[in-house]
Amino acid sequence: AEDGYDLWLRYAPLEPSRAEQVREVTGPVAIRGEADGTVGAALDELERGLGRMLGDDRGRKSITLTRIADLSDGEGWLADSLVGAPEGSFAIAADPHAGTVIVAREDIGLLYGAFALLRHLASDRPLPEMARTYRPAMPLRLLNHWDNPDGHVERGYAGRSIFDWWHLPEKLDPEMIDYARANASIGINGAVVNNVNASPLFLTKRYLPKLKRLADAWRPYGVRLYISARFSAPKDIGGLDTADPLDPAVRAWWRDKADEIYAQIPDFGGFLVKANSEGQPGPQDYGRTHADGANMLAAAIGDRGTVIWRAFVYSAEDETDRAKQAYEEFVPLDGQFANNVIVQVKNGAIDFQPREPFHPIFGAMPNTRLMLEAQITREYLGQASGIAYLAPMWSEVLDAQTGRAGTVAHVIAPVGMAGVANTGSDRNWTGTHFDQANWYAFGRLAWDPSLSPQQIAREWAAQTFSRDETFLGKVVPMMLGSREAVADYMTPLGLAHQMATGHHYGPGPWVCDLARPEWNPCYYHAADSEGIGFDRTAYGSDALAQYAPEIARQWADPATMDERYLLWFHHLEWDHRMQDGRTLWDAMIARYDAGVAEVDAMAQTWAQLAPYVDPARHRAVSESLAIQQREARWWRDASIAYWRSLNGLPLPDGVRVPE
Ligand code: GCW
Repeated sequence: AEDGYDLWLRYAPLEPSRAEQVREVTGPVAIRGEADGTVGAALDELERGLGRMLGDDRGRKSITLTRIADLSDGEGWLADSLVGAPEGSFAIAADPHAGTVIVAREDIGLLYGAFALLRHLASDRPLPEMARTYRPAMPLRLLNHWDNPDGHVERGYAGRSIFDWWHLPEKLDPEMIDYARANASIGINGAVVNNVNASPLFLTKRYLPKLKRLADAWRPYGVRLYISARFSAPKDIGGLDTADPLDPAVRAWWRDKADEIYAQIPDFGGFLVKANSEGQPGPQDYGRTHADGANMLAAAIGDRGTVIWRAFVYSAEDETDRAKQAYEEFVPLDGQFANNVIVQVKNGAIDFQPREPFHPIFGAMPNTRLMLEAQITREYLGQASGIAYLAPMWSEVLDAQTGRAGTVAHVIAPVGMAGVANTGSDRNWTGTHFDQANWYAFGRLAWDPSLSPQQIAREWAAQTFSRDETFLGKVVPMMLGSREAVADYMTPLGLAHQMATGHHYGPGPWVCDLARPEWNPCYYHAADSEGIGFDRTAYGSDALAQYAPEIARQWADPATMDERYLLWFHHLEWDHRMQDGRTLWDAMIARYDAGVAEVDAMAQTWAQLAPYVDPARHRAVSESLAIQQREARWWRDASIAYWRSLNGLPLPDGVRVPE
């Protein structure tokens, strides 16, 4: 039975007419020059993919893989479009005689080219569109695993960790190669293998051979290994009595540690650091700044790799609005970070909510290398139940105008994008089949943020399930609406952080007694008998002022703004008139209901798609949607009941009291 293990790399047999067309431009695979390592992986993948899609008859022409250096005189035109192109770029050319040619400067470009060709065939795209140049929009396209050494995955909903630290280095699971293939197929070129709430074990001599084994296995696939570094490691495992970044012994310890790692893993990516956030150690423990801490590690690594320093901080006791803290701590440090430091910023200023306005740091630190952190695992979006396709959410952020430096995508283009992984030891890697689409979409958007969520959904669904047009015509719109449905039934109209305490699963708007104010949902909704919403205007926390004036202006007036952000920025009375004339209360209830209705519609649509999907996966998705139908009602009914306990308002005409 289909179990989803192959992800989008199933390479289902092509329909006979399509196969005939394809055979006009393909054929046996030929390699110019050396075919070891990365190019060997490209060859293997083409053999596997073409074999499954076309059978033994690979076509009448050929598929040639060639490095620019191996082009012969007269073939130079094939490389013209790659002059100055970023690392990993490649071109696919149609040659009337030879067939299909994949050209790249680096070997990894040839592997990416092989995957692009297979994707094109497997997703039924018109063949002539295949011949063009492909360039990554940003250099770093990383997964961040929040995996602990004991196998538990923080915010992981797909089983235990995929990394078997216990049995490494001797035992390398074949899954580790399939993981690297999956990443390479969408251009992901690095993985941070351990949780940002980091165990110092990963910096010990005992773990180094384990890390080396993985790095060696992934090297052919262009996946560089990074680790999260615990800032207090010199104390925890180094025998020092301080981790002060300005202390010479501490600096020497990190330098030696970096040397030790690079001696084993010459292409080690670097360190990811969560410091002075949620109880993690950091430079502020010694009265130093984030820049002091990051630059100390950057000096240890030198030009061999990168320090990625997270901007997700909140700890100040007297903060009036948690959304403001990262900007306040980091923007004054602009220009102080070393060249090999990147500051990694979550998409929004709170924490991976179903909808947040883009983080105001984007565009506000012109002299700092900024990277976007997205969360692929659905911590706050239903975890591993139902469907929430996240590309529309990420595109919303990538396309957002910062008012200072173009779009967010433009700001991060010189640097990159990180996604908190949703992988686990479940057979299908991601807990639900549709969560594979989020891993896929993350990689595709990091490669090219201008791809539409619609195109990504289409190519993913075609490769993963079926190329049938009727199927795609139904499943793609269903995916596109799924995240909005979640935002509607959980946190409509700009509400945020209403999830239950700790695990963040299910509603908890009534929670108000946790030790720190900003842990409580009541802090974020600020609802009482009169109204609801977090006032971030000048009358409230003034977080709005962290945005460029032109952007702040667009959210300043409830009468004209995009109402999807309404209660994020404004505290309003329950009978506030919405732009369509309804009261806020009526509009909120309508949104909750729309979310539930959308999930019901998804379940109905999916039920009709049984003829196009193998029974095992079809049933698994149906059952998952049944859970989401129940959860959507739970969210709506519990939320409305709670708001009514505050405002005493009746339900609008025609709305039934929830059973
Ligand atoms: O989203 C929150 C999570 C924590 C996480 C933290 C972070 C890794 O609830 O589990 O810790 O963010 O991003 O550091």
